[in-house]
Amino acid sequence: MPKDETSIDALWHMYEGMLVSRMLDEKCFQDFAEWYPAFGEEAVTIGAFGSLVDGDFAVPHYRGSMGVFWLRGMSLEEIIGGLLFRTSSVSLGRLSGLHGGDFEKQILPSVTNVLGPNVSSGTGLAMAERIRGGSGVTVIAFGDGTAALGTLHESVNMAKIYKLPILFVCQNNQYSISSRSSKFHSWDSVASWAAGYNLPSSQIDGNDIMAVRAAANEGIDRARAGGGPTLVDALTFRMGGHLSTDKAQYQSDEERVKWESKDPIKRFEEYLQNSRQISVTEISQVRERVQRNVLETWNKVLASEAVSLANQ
Ligand SMILES: Cc1ncc(C[n+]2csc(CCOP(=O)(O)OP(=O)(O)O)c2C)c(N)n1
Ligand SMILES: [Mg+2]
Repeated sequence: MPKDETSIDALWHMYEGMLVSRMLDEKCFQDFAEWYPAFGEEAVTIGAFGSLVDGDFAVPHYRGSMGVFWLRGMSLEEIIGGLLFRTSSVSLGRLSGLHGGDFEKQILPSVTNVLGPNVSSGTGLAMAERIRGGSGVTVIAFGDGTAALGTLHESVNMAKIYKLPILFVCQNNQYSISSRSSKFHSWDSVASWAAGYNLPSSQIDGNDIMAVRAAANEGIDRARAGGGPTLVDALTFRMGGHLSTDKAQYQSDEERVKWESKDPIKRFEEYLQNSRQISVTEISQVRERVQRNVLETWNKVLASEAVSLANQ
């Protein structure tokens, strides 16, 4: 990903990343009995991890992790191979898409369904990099529900004490399954908790990829310069249920309509047209190319032989 997020190449890359994430989610949502989509949260995942370079570490939240895999250079074939338990997946089919990752590309997989360990493991990873004398920065994403766990507090405190090069990103979709964040948290933003640990922290518009990218760049630059950790609370919305079988009847029509109008992909398309004079035709061409690529790769991987775990 080009470093300067305002360059035209970076804009197309961000757009493609959000489309890949959305279209893979749509396919999984349609084909799988159970799937946990990141509809509406693509600006957070693609924006927060978009400035990492080779040698850095990505610790994605489970929701939307496939967009991060793509950003870090995993091919669609590898990502879909992971989803469909094919040999093209890095784990040879042992881990499903939600638990995917790639150690060579320095992506920490979710090795467990339990929420929390990825935050502390990511913090430990940054500590290991420090001890090793490396210069990699780690970006760790977690949900607003996960923020309720003690592991976040321990990790943020330790990161501050040791000045670890970490950007913590709360993928704040305002829900933990059917519970509203505002009902079970004492804060308005997790940024206020982080401020208590003396971390530079802020809440940002998580549906504006340019805002997410700018905030992420600031934190990553600080970490790279030896300034220690930063926390960003990226406020977004889970457009739909917790998983494909959840109709999200606990969300009000009002909030659904409000947030659908803030769909990060639509917003970015408007930005491309209005502020960067990119034509609707160019945008549609990219959309069609990505859609074709996702579907063709999906069918190709589906036709390939599934892994027999008995032989592994
Ligand atoms: C320690 C732990 N508690 C509860 C669960 C059950 N659980 C799975 S997903 C989920 C929602 C988590 O909310 P959040 O962190 O906001 O992530 P989101 O699903 O909204 O992306 C919960 C409670 C779990 N997996 N691990
Ligand atoms: Mg949540």
